[in-house]
Amino acid sequence: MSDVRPAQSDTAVVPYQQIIDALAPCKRVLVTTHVRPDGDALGSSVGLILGLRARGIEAEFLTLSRLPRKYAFVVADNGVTHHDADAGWPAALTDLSRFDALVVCDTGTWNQLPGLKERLADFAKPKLVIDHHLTQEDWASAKLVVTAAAAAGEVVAELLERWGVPLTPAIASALFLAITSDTGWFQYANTRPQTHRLAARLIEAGVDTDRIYQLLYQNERAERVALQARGQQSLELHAGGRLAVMRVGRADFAETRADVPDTESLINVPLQIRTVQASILMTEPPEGGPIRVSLRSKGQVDVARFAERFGGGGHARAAGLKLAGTLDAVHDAVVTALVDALGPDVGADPAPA
Ligand SMILES: [Mn+2]
Repeated sequence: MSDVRPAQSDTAVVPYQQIIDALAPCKRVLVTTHVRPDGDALGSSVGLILGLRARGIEAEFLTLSRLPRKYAFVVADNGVTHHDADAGWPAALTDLSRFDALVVCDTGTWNQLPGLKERLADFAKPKLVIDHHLTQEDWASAKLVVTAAAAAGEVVAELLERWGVPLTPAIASALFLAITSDTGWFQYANTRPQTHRLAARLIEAGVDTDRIYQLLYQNERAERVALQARGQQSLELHAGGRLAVMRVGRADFAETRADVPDTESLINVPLQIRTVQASILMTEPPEGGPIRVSLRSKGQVDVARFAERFGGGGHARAAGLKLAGTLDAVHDAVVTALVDALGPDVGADPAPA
């Protein structure tokens, strides 16, 4: 192949064939993914389920929390046998011995799979992981982890290609959902040339990109937009414009009739401001409990290291923490510490005029 592969490409050491060999003799497979599934979790799982179906293998899907309204179409479109463990373990899965293997997509750690470990205590069949996250545990029979991949959907796509599964419009659409979700429609830094080449093949296979764009980006409830407007009105700038701070309190939720998930992506809005290096969103959950603090960075400051100081964690550019106290008290503690972490303002404008 003439492609120039980036140095971090680990396809040579990743056991695609081992996963194919484990799945090929199966009659029925249970596929699951991480709690609070996102578009990659659902798209990669459904893409795999459809691929297994094409290989004559029945596959059923287990989700550990309710399907998000935004992404439910990928399950509904494809007549997937779906078990929801959000409100208790599904009766249909009391006996797991009818499955010949378990596949976990888009995570490799038990803490992302609450309640599953106990249920698998007597499950002696292969437990397979297909993922792109760095953090992994050692319980799987075989793991297919490609950390250079932008989405688990990229790994599933390559697995199906190596297995000789044709890209149907349905499989292509599920994988396209996976990839566009995890790359922010090809905007994030994890987007690589292979991502675009795969997207081109998926579109050629018949993805209705306009429909998926509208489902992902033009499909919000008015309550959410109202809440986000209130959040934006709370915007403060600190540290010479380098730190953006927003807050959403109990009254905001009550008056807009929005929920905590409606704050999703609000934190990215202040990153549009040229001078902003880091963005903080503080959320006071309507049901009570600690204040949730989300952090984003354009790269100049490592917000994961900052969050760890308060018992939180995450990635260098996206992290979070929780602190007990009032919004005002948490605001003062976090803003003071982050202004300090940003260091003195040298007054240089980071972007060209
Ligand atoms: Mn993912």
